[in-house]
Amino acid sequence: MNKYTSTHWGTYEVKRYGKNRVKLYPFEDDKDPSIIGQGIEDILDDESRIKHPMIRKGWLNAKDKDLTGLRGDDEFVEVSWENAFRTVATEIQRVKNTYGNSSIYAGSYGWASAGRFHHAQSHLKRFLNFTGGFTYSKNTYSFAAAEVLVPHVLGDFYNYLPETTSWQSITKNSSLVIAFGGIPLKNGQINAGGLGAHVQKEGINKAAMNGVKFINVSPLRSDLHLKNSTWVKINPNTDVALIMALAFHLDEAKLVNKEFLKRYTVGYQKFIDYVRGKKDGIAKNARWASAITGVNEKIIRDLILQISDAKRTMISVSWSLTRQDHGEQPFWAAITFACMLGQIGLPGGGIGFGYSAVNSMGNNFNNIRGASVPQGTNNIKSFIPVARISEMLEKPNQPFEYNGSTYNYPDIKLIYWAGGNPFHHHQDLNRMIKAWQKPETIICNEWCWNSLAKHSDIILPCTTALERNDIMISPRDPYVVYMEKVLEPVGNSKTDFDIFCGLAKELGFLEKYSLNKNEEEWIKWIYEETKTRQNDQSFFPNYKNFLEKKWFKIPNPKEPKLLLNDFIKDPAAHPLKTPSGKIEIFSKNIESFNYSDCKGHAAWFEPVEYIKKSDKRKLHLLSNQPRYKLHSQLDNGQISQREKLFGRSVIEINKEDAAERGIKNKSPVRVFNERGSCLAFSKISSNIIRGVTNISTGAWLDPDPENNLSCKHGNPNVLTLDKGTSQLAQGPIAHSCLVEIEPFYNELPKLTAYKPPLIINKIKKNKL
Ligand SMILES: Nc1nc2c(c(=O)[nH]1)N[C@H]1C(S)=C(S)[C@@H](COP(=O)(O)OP(=O)(O)OC[C@H]3O[C@@H](n4cnc5c(=O)[nH]c(N)nc54)[C@H](O)[C@@H]3O)O[C@H]1N2
Ligand SMILES: Nc1nc2c(c(=O)[nH]1)N[C@H]1C(S)=C(S)[C@@H](COP(=O)(O)OP(=O)(O)OC[C@H]3O[C@@H](n4cnc5c(=O)[nH]c(N)nc54)[C@H](O)[C@@H]3O)O[C@H]1N2
Ligand SMILES: [Mo]
Repeated sequence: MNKYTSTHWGTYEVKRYGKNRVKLYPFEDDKDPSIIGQGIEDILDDESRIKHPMIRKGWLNAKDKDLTGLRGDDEFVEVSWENAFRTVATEIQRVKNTYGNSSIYAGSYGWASAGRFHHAQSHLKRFLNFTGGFTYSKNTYSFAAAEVLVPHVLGDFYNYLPETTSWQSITKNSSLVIAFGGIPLKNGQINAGGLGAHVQKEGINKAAMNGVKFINVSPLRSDLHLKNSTWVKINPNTDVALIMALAFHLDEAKLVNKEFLKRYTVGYQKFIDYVRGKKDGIAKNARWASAITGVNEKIIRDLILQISDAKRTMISVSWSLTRQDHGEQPFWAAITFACMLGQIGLPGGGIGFGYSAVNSMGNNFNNIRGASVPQGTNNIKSFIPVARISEMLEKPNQPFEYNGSTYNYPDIKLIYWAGGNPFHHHQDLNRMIKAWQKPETIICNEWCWNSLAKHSDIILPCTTALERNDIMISPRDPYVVYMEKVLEPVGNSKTDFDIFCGLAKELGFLEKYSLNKNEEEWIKWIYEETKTRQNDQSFFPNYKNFLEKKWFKIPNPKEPKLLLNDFIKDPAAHPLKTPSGKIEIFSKNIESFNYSDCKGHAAWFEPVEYIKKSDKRKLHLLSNQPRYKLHSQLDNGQISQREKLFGRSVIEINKEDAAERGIKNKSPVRVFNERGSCLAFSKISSNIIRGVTNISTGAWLDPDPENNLSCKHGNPNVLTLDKGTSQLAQGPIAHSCLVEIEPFYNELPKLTAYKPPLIINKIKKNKL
């Protein structure tokens, strides 16, 4: 009988071989399956697996919790679950009673694994809410700047994503797609919460075959796979300047759709006055933009010609454009420019927020309103914008700005993380590692010895999705899949649900937490509850039939999705949730915040680090998403190694930049700046523009003090800058970073990233 598993990178059939070995096979409905899944096959019970609860030796020995020793460089003691549950429960009680619940940080950002029931963060939050609450985090690393900015402009952001105008509409109606940051197929392999069929390649290829022209505006050619597309080579972090110039010349040529602006928008005059340079005397024209963007003036003018010739233009802005200094501006500028073209909400036209950033962007599917484990209410109001974690730890009780208000950082004494890896996702890791020493206790649920585990005090080992039953129901995909357990929990690991049941029991609220339901009963509850939430329930078989069939698909809508179509058809009946009910090209609210780094309309701000601010030695480092894995997940597996050279991250360097630095192809280099340094292997190419370099993320942090390297494996976050996008959103700015590169002449240090720390006192020998 077939068993299925769903992951963020696709659904697979799974077979078990021997005790803890599996093989994954493509899902029958997926024409373009991802190879990422196979990365788990060989690591379920290798040495990187955490098989027992662990407590850090220095933490155990410290009587006074201020003397906890250096996290990340310590031995661990293997303990029983009984001991681990008791220790964690006692610790939560102690911190709560001594400092209050706001001193517990459980923002716990991260992707965890797919599967609606065993979603680690949901369980962590549900559990902590029963203890009285915790300090939480707002927004994502993916696109925080857009999550805060776009609701001011369009009334919403998050809920628009699954409504993105679909490839079907583009294929039929578009003439031109301008993609800022490209449309990288590698990213479309992923979908948060799981997916059934990959659609991006087919979507893009069909559109191209139907004659739609594609323009890839990016420092990297590989951001668009189409051979006959145009590549506009742009300096990173300068797209806003290019968009301003497009606006300038569209206005100058009197090609602006005034009807649209009048009917659907407010505040255009203030924006265009800025573009024309009415106040500052600077016309934001092609010449001005060329000096900033590095895009030839003629190419900018040619872009305008192409846009004005096109019957329908779709503008796609990659999520990466939000992960840069002033990352609010590219989205605001692009929306404004799309308004000037007047095609928002029309077939094949308008704006798309990152086609192929994930599989759902452009997919023509019916959304499933899925139920999930209720998280309860958090009585603690203290929060941080997600990427302010180091600053929070550094500056307890100090104020920060966020979206128009001033708040104070809490004083954190205990961190609990489940389902995310800050040593992957956060910027300036050396700064974070220092700040990370401050709390008295750090607890995590993890399944592998990554840097988060090594930097924790108490580790509760969890299972992978293959070691439990679950259900894939995602609001971003039309498939529903029963995810069947294929092997028993490896070692002494437990599901996150069982872990929190154990802790809840210790703290006396097990019944409230579990509602007396086991895994199977919860999955059934999620299924039935989801079914009741659908307008049309006829596609949902009864639960018994579902368990037999194991998966089904909600049929796709007959008509292509069209973002904001309702509003465009009838703005009075379907006003936007903005103060004016219209698109706010100028936002009085944002202007009233009086921020120096985010004004009342889209504007060009110089990024804190970018090519124009650098001397010749420095290069702009991008750190985009990896092709063969999701973030740091399965980095220890076989598939992720395809992207590496000699087991290290690859750094892509332009031919001439490499020659100037005496760097040969496929050779080790040291990449460094004032924040840190890492080792990587060079890939010399002409597919990356001069002055720019790229290390895809995901290599597990592997410090090497002997060679004076923050990471000998190639984790780019030892180099990136930890600063908020602006006072508005305080989003992360990984893509604004300057580095130097030089050949690495020392002997290649041995990789230790996947090695467990020293583990002492095996349970059997010593009954701890
Ligand atoms: N330089 C740079 N940095 C970036 C970015 C960038 O572009 N450049 N991108 C950013 C973005 S967009 C994002 S979204 C973040 C991603 O950052 P994260 O989401 O934190 O990265 P993941 O590696 O997916 O972390 C998931 C963790 O959950 C664990 N896990 C998996 N399944 C389970 C489970 O069932 N239970 C539990 N308890 N744990 C589980 C995995 O082992 C892993 O450690 O990174 C950000 N960081
Ligand atoms: N295979 C794989 N797919 C993934 C993920 C993964 O880890 N692996 N992560 C998923 C997640 S969590 C997210 S949020 C999405 C993110 O989706 P994106 O944000 O689209 O991902 P990136 O790969 O960081 O960026 C895409 C491209 O933008 C370009 N770029 C960077 N800065 C600039 C700029 O200033 N201007 C222009 N014009 N281009 C720029 C880079 O060349 C980069 O290759 O991807 C998702 N998909
Ligand atoms: Mo993300």
